[in-house]
Amino acid sequence: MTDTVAQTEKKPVIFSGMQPSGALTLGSYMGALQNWVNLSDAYDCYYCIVDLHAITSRQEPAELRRRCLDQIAQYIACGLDPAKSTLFIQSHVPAHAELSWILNCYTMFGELSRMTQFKDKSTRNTDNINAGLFTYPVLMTADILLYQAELVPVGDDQRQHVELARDVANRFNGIYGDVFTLPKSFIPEEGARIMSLADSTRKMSKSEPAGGCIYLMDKPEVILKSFKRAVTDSGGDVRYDQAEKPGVSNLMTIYSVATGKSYDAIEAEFSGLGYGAFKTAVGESVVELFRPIREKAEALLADKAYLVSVYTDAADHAARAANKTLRKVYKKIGFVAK
Ligand code: ATP
Ligand code: LTN
Repeated sequence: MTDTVAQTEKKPVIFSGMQPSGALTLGSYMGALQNWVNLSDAYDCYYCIVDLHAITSRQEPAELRRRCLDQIAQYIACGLDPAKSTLFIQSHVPAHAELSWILNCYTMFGELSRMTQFKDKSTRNTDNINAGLFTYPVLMTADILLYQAELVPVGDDQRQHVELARDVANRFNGIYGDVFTLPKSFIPEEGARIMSLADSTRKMSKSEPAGGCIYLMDKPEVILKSFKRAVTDSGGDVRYDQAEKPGVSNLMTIYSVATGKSYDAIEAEFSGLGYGAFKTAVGESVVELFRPIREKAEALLADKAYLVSVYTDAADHAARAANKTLRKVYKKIGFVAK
């Protein structure tokens, strides 16, 4: 993460972020976090806790503060090394908000109106359809473009936002020359859309009160119980078929990502055994996947000073990279240098 390392190696850049809007889930892990870790050696990675995004829905201040610390601990516990990846908090780097304003002026109302996440969230939270919710993807665009990121590892629900970031970068470059690197999303083949265990038509989502979430920090007995209760489908066979058997297919995806087994192998393993044995096995695979993460995160949370030092150093490092881009943007636009 140090400047000397970044300068001598010149690896391509990754940016990604997660909102501290709730505890991280199995969806956050399989859709994104796991890939952040896998890609972290080959790229110069900026992994952010996007607190500015989180306030697009109402947050309880003490909870928000606590979740940011929890999230840093969980990033590290999942295998991200703060000496290699920049693990920081978005509000610590003012350039995000600054570039976001500018890019608001290069993003069209019509483009933002087409964002499915905005449409979803505004129909579900009719009491708080704030302007921030609408311009949310512009802030996300600023996050990505500030670091000249090439790759953005996210789950399937963020695909459209990354495409918008690319379109805005292209538009800006078309006017001012090559200012921004054009980003691409990195979406895993499996695990890009983990569904709720309570309702297989809905994405598992940490800020949804509906339940059906498995959290990274859940204790084994809680995980096993949640899987036992998971919705399945009619018929008793374990077979991958998203249209006919969305519940079982979701569980198969989780099991496959957790164990590395193919769908064929899973079908063979549970042939004739029924849903009960299958759900127990899926639960146990997730217990084993999360056990070392939870234990490491708990140990890290006992050393608050260390976590503070991680995000403080990271913010300095991130700010240097971000300000470089921001200065360039100001100059290109025609702002007077101070
Ligand atoms: P919120 O409920 O507050 O909108 P979220 O649970 O959707 O939050 P985010 O913090 O917005 O989670 O997302 C973090 C990352 O995890 C993103 O890259 C997102 O695509 C991915 N992700 C979140 N939920 C899932 C899921 N159920 N399946 C796959 N990927 C997911
Ligand atoms: N909108 C994303 C979180 C996010 C993000 C980003 C992801 C904010 N800024 C930049 C990738 C790159 C979400 O998961 N809800």
